Amino acid sequence: MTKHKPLRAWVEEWRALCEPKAVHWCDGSQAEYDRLSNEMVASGAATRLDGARWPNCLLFRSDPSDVARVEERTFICSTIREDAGPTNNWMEPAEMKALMRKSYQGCMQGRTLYVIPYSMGPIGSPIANIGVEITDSPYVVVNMHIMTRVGTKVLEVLGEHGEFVRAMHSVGAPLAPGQKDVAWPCNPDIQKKFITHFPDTREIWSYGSGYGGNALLGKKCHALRIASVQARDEGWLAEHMLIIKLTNPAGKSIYVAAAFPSQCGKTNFAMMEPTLPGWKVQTIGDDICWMKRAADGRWHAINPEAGFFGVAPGTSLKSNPNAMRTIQRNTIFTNCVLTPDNGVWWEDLGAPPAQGVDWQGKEWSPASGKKGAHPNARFTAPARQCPVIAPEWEDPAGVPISAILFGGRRASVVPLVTEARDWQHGVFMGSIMGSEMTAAAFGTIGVLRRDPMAMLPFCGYHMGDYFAHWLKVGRESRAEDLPRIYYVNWFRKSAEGQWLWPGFGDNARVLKWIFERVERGGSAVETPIGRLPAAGALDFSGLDMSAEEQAELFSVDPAAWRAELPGIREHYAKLGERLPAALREELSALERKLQG
Ligand code: OXD
Ligand code: MN
Repeated sequence: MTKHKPLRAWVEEWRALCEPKAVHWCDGSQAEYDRLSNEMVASGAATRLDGARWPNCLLFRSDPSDVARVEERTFICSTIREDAGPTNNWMEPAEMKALMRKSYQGCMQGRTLYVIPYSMGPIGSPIANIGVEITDSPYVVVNMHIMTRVGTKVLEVLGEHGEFVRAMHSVGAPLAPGQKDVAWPCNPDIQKKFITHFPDTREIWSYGSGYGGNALLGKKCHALRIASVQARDEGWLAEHMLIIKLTNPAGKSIYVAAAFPSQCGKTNFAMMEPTLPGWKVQTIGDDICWMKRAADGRWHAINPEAGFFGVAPGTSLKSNPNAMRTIQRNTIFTNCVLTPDNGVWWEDLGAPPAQGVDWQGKEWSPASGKKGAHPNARFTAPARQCPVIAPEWEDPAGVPISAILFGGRRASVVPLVTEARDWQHGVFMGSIMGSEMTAAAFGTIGVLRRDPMAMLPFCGYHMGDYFAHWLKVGRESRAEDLPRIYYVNWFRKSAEGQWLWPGFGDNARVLKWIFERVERGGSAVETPIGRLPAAGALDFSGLDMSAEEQAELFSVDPAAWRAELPGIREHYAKLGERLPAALREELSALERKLQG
């Protein structure tokens, strides 16, 4: 236990309200992980996979009502309504607390209340931040063991007076005396689920869901929504970005961060195997990046997480061999197919088993034509198991970032890569980022969803203020200390509807040009939208691509760009008065250049 009196009082307050049958303070040990895993296997909540091929791996199946983050039930309850901005749900904090307290009353009856002290980032790093999650889900505990640094060491750093983010979670499924538990307890009523943030007091209250970002509160809730507010207040950046180390054939390395919207291949990019001989990509993180200005003036980043919570369907030896190697052991699978030999399978992994058990626990065969794994099925795996993890991935000082990439899925208009003229222009690029939707579940296929800096569902305050914060970061740094900013689009199609760019390991060709630009080599040409690689500057060697196709990848059609402007204006109008004037000026400048 801890000598931290406010922490003990906080736990006691929740214990009294939630009425669990027991309280367990997590120590983060392997013994604790093993004991909880065994208990969940014994109760039927988890299946242990074949120990020879999948050592120490578990499979869980969620309730069909509880399969993904619920953005419509996610709230930013800032004290002042306007501070949440037009892109977030809001309720007055006291009102929300009163409402949620009613749900929390007795909600842990028959269950254990676990206290999880965790560190986002290497324990004790000046960039790291501590949180404590209360939960009644042992599934959450074992996932937090992998995704964060948990336990006694964190309490030692916290000491008697340390600050921490208060993260409260319940699946919202109390057990009456003698009532048998279900495999995946949750509150199936969507109206009862709440994923609530109180940014001014650094609190998270989550109720009703046991899945992913709704329940593993260190990830999206703490490391993005709360941390983005901390970062605004303290002058740093908390971003939805992967981080890689890029090394050229001469052995020189730079570090690059990249923001792509959810489900745009961040994990694949973070573990890429470059097709260019001699080039190397190593992983620092695949989802979240915290960046602070270091004593040398440069922006140093850490990955606040310790694991990968990746989407399983689509992951294969072809799309991401390094992820496949990472998840062979000590991994938690959720909503995948169980194969007859006690392994896991999902769509696009390779040849399907003749039969299996689908994510809903039903007998399944590929002949049924139905998907066996849920499209948002996940793996939770320790980052240290990744064969291409960079040796410095846990360096408490972080790594200096030389370039930031923004990007989305655009079948037309947007070229393969564009370099921002300066920081302000780069912030403009990030602010208008958009992606065409791929899954009908998220909206109409092909419709452009603006997702500025991939932070739309994750920014804990007003988007206009968020852009202002980015601009302030730029004003307060020397230009040479700031990362350069790029906009990439791997998804452009030809007039005939064919992908123009092979993607995956060939994306290293774009990284090579960026490396050369950062090193003051690599030539570029000015266009109305920014700088593009000059003729011959991008390495196409060994690619079977005609000169016309290459030109098409880089074409900037002023008419097509002019047609983008009303959509951008509409997007800006939605953000209202708090949109920084500098971004409106960037938009006007773009308009002028497109006419010129
Ligand atoms: C994620 C997401 O799971 O962005 O990382 O949704
Ligand atoms: Mn993400």
